[in-house]
Amino acid sequence: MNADALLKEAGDKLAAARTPEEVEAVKVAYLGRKGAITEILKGLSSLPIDERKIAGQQANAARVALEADVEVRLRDINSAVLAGKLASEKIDTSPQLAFPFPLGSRHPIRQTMDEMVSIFRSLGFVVGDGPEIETDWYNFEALNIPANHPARDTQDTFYLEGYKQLLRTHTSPGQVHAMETRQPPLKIVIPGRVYRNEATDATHSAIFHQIEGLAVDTNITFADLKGTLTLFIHRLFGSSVKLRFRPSHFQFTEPSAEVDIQCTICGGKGCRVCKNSGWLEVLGSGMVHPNVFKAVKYDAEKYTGFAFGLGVERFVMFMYGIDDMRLLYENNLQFLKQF
Ligand code: 2NM
Repeated sequence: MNADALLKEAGDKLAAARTPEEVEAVKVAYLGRKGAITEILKGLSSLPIDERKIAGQQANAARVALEADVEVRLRDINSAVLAGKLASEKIDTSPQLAFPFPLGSRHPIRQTMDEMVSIFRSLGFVVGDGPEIETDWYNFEALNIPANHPARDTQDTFYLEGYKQLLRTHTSPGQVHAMETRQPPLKIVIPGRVYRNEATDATHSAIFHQIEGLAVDTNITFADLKGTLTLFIHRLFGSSVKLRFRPSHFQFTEPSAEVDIQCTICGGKGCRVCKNSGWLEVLGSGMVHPNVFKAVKYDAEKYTGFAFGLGVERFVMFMYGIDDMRLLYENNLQFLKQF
């Protein structure tokens, strides 16, 4: 084969080469030490002089052309490899997930707690908190609940390992902490999560929310309790709602009273929610028991106080006419978007 034919053959092989290694192999086969074009150049001296000149020019031209073709092919292959890499490693930074951005909102339990707290703040109460893991002393003993009291039954309380600690069953231990660290006059509300070891149903949950309040000073009377709680209920449910104070019992207060409001569902006529009584029980209250003051080293001769506690979920249910507490925990967006 002459040099032109070899050049054409090498050109076809270059076009078929897909990697730099394949290009190199073509180059070696034609231009290497024993390459086909190299062999022609080496054999020129054996040719007659007139043929040698033409064959020499042809072979040299083929060598130069093939060297150039090899370079071009290598550059094409390398840029194709690079383009493939760029395409496969491309990162899409367009903001596809960011919009549309659904707007969140406060849960009805939190909305109601915030509203309640702001009413008490407007009356001069400060807001406090306390740990959810408590000791027997803060949750029971300091609140005049002795060791054999039914409220301490393991049915109601989640005890932690070793029985040295428990999950608070009310937020009152927070008020014990407050009284230990502050002196009267003291007006404080403590909102928070509490725990009871009981089965879940339409009106009960093992984890729920409370707000408890406490006012201590010289000359605090039951009239202060009635006035404060009446104002609170009127702000929350409207000033036309009727309420009544009914004698009750709590270990940490004496005397004690529960507060009922006219049923928000039937207006007092009697319905399923108020069990035909026309009234809804909404909170517990009373004058702080002297034993509680003794436990926190307040002078029970000098100071009096009132305290109250309420379950936030019950209020939410009455305010919005919700008949199953579990709806408040399921995070069903169709339900939550109504608030
Ligand atoms: C209630 C009812 C009555 C109460 C008492 C105290 C404290 F710490 F001052 F003794 N905190 N909360 C209390 C009183 C709570 O919940 C139904």
